[in-house]
Amino acid sequence: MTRRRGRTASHWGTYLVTAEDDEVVDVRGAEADPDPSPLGANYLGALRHRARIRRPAVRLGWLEDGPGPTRTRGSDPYVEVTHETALDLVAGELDRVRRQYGDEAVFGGSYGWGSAGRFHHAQSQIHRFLNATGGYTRSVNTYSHAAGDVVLPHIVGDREWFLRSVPRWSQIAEHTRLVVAFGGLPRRSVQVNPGGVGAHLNARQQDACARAGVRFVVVSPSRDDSAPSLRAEWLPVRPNTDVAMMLGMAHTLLREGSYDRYFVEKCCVGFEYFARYLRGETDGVEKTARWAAGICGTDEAAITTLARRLASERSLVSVTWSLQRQHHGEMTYWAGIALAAMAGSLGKPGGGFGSGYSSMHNAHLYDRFSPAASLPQLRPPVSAFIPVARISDMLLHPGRHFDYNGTTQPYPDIKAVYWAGGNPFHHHQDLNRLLTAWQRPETVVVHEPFWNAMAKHADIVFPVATSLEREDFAIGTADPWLTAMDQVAEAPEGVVTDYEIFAELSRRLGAWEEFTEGRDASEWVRHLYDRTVDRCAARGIALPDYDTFRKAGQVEVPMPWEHPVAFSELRDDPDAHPLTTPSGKIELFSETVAAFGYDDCPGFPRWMEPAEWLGSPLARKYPLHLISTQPDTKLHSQFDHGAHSLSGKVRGREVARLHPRDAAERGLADGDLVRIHNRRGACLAAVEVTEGLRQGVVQLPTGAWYDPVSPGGAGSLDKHGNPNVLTPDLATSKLAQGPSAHTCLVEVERFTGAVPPLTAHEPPELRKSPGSGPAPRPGKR
Ligand SMILES: Nc1nc2c(c(=O)[nH]1)N[C@H]1C(S)=C(S)[C@@H](COP(=O)(O)OP(=O)(O)OC[C@H]3O[C@@H](n4cnc5c(=O)[nH]c(N)nc54)[C@H](O)[C@@H]3O)O[C@H]1N2
Ligand SMILES: Nc1nc2c(c(=O)[nH]1)N[C@H]1C(S)=C(S)[C@@H](COP(=O)(O)OP(=O)(O)OC[C@H]3O[C@@H](n4cnc5c(=O)[nH]c(N)nc54)[C@H](O)[C@@H]3O)O[C@H]1N2
Ligand SMILES: [Mo]
Repeated sequence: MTRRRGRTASHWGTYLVTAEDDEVVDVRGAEADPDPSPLGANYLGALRHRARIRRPAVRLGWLEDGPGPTRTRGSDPYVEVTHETALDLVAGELDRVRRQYGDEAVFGGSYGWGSAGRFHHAQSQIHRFLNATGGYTRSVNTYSHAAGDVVLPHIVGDREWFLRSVPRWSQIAEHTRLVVAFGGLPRRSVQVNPGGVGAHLNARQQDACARAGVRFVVVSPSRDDSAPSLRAEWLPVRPNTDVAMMLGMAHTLLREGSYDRYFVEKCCVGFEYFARYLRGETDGVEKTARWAAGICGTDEAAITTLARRLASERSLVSVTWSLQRQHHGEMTYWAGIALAAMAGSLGKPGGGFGSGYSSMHNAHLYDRFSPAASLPQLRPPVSAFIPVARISDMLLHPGRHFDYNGTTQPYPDIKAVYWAGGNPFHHHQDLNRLLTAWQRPETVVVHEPFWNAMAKHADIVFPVATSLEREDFAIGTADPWLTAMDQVAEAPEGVVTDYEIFAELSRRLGAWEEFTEGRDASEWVRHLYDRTVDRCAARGIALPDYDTFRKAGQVEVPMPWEHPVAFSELRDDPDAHPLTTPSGKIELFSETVAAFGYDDCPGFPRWMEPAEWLGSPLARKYPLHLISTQPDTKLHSQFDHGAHSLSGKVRGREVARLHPRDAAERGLADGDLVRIHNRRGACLAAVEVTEGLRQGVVQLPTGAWYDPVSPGGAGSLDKHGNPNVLTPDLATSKLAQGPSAHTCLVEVERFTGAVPPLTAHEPPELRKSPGSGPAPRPGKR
């Protein structure tokens, strides 16, 4: 038996890992982490699980019929081939598609989180490779906060403002009396930070605020959207109605004259227009607290009281990222900023507006200084792009024009899709629509460690090493800990890294020099570390040399803790300190956005009914609003087959939470299997009955690997509990074209049929081709 111990870094923390015979048998938090996340336990038993991909594989239909649109992606068996064969097929196919249709016919948007590690970062790898060999159609913005990314420059002049410039927890503890958290502060999400977390401190900082006397109000459909230690008041709200509540509060301040007249008149533009809208002068509807209460299903007095509290003490309006992952998601940020401007704390320490306090571990813990060098992605030869959540539209409607932030352009005609480090069968909405769209490309190439739905819907699959099976170094976004990642296990025989695959493909496509710059993986890791040392030196920060760093395992990079107060200069002297908006001020009305003329995104924060909500006619047929939150037991779909993830499932399925009255009406009790359905799709889940949700709401986390009753598609049942068979593929608006996952009505009923066996974590049917031996280890020329 071989036994190895080493250090690893992941998006959910840094761990000391022991592997026996290349399988993880022990995981514990690293020395610097006082509060390690239990997500580390997902490594246990995961590397040599039967879901592991061990050989390159080609879909039988693709091998027999060649590239082309097909209905059998997702149901054909696979044929295992040698690396040489797979590399030749993929290089030949990329070359054919580019010659025949042009570089933009290759979609390399490849959205996804992949794994931690500066060099082996899958997105950087694939984009560098595709740029080196000709170019590709890319994607812009994120599933996390696309609506915010696009609308914020119009409001405050800075896309990153809500990440960079809003109050830090330390400032809140010192200065703030009241935090009103729309969407709450769910603790589960702060387990995670992109690129890594050296020490989990966010929960402690939240608790320190509570100890310092900060009061929290959670506006959410879920009471559990904050830790009990915060002793938050819960204001239950119907999903997707927060804008109405914000407007009702703004109206209260307007009517009572208790708003910050100086700030809205001198530091903002458009207040007068917004005020006329609140008074009902532009549409005949006065946005009173009573009006809001009718929409939100919340007590009118609670809305007026909260408005008064907001304006009478140092307050912070926090709007969780999920609130813009809904139809008209742009409006939640805009209304929140307008409310905060009126409440009087914008531009004062700890006060005003913020977002993401519990969406990511490091959001608002430290300042945003990212010292680490990245793998350069090279110059993109192709300019075509889509907003990331428009993938199905793009595949279904080549040539059709789409709107985006004041521009119009056609969807490119995609013939080849290349994905590494992401899982659209996890992240995209309306999976049955995606399945139809997925029939259109001629070839789909995927790199994956595991036989998840992503791999099972590819034509050519390359198995790749996990982050535990390669050497790298990591540092998270705005995190102070640089971590040397050890290789703690050998990848299964026949499995190599993304880099080795891309290097071999570049060789075949005549771009080996450009892609590799003559370095092997370990030389690249050292090179990127050395560049990191240079970048830190330029800031006056000394880092140890590479060998000393590797021996130490972790070093702490001193972070700038001093944080400026957002908008304090604007408040002091708006003319001397203009923002980068057209007016130089906060735009409560944006001439620019208004001039786009979008019917679904006006130029000011307005209540617009979402396509689906508890107040819409559709609620008669589908009376429950589905909230598909981030999973507590994993990051997205990663390691769904890991020990911690499996321990959270009931009867092998994901757990759907329901209010006791909703459960009783349907005769449901804890542990029952239900079918959750709407006109887009259906899935199975296990029931948990809880007082922690408001009536009319179902919560089903994302992350269960999509597992259709064969062969999938419209009308078929997902056996495992993936909410994205239910969610709509609907743009937030023409402005941002972001995803609207949280705008979704469903019905729930007891599942009475024969329970279909789970196959989510089983490999597909695999056939051997003669001579599919171990992979050649592609080395340096
Ligand atoms: N309904 C609903 N849907 C949502 C959301 C929601 O709130 N509700 N949230 C959305 C959000 S915010 C996000 S960010 C997305 C997340 O969506 P994704 O980022 O696509 O989800 P992951 O499961 O993290 O996908 C990463 C994939 O990369 C693979 N992988 C890991 N390491 C490597 C590597 O080194 N190389 C390669 N080649 N592969 C690797 C993993 O096995 C996994 O399949 O989901 C979105 N989808
Ligand atoms: N454990 C774990 N942590 C994660 C992730 C993960 O997969 N697992 N993913 C990470 C990623 S990529 C991201 S982007 C962040 C996302 O961070 P968030 O977007 O903050 O997380 P969500 O779980 O999508 O939503 C937060 C809460 O919003 C509430 N909510 C939903 N709809 C509404 C509404 O209409 N009104 C109100 N008032 N509340 C609503 C829900 O009750 C939910 O608990 O999380 C990160 N953290
Ligand atoms: Mo995200």
